[in-house]
Amino acid sequence: MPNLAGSTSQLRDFGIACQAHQVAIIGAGNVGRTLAQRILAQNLADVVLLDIVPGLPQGIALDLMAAQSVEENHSKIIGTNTYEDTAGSGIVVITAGLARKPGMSRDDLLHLNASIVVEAARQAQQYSPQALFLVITNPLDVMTYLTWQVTGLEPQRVMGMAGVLDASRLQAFIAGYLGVCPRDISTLVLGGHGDLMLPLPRYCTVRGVPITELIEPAIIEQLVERTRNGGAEIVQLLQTGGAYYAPAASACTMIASILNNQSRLLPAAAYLQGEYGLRDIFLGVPCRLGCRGVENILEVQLTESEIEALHRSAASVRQNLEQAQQSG
Ligand code: TXD
Repeated sequence: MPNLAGSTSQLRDFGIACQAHQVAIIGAGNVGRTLAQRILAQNLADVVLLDIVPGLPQGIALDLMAAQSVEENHSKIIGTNTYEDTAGSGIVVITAGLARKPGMSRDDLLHLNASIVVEAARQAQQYSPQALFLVITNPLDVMTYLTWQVTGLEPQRVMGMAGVLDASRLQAFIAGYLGVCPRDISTLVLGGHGDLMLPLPRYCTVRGVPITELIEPAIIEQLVERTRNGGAEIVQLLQTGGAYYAPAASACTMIASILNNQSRLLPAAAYLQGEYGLRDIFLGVPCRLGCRGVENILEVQLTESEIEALHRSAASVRQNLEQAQQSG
């Protein structure tokens, strides 16, 4: 049986207080600034926005601060180029790095982004030793591993954002096809945030009704394929960068679950220690997210071919990780 219920009470017994309501966002690019905007608009937390480019985070912070006044919100933001200013954050989000250009895969970003992410994690942790880390930079699963490695934190305090985004794309495509509200659709995508991600139609439902009872297999395959290529489709259209509205919304949903201890079951890149037959790897799996970070990993039943596909995805993540570690 899936293991979700087991450790709930155990974890609650710890009675650990939720993290400080300050989020540091490292990288004030499209994803970072859009995430800042969402956090502020919901008054979820104060935000410290950091970027390497002088003036950039400060300018965005001033603009967002005025928006807060217009909307009569109270959460505050500052922009900075100095890690010292991120001190005392409860969550550090790493979104610094380069985004994909047309024709580039997420993995092409590997070496360029590895050194940026490792340095960002190291510096941020120095000033916020209590923080949880949420990684967004691509290639996601590898960057999350490197962040965990360099910070030396307990695995549940480090996670990567990708599954919420991938699942939301599938959700949108199914909703569009069926002509129903996306809210009524629930989807599950496992695996690495790459071409080998594993959308699981068997576990996708419309208000509890499996989509396999509502949509032809060939159409489901098209929707799944479009999900796998969802990021690339946007990169191709934009030509100058990648998606950022849905990525920011996805990260914000995870942050809300952590800061408000909502215990939502959301897919995240989490450290596996035997779950799904995998060890010592960060990979997308359903997680319960609360104030301690990844509080529990749900292991759903998979068929033999689904397990094989998941392990293929894991093998590709591992290969990239080894490359990154050799070069670093
Ligand atoms: O699902 C997911 N995980 C993703 C991942 C969804 C969307 C985007 N995804 C990845 O996030 C994307 O492939 C990139 O690797 C990151 C950031 O994407 P974004 O679209 O925000 O990229 P931008 O707009 O180029 O912004 C990157 C910012 C930019 O302002 C740089 O100046 C800054 O990062 N940057 C740095 N900040 C601090 N420190 C250092 N060293 C640094 N280097 C660059």
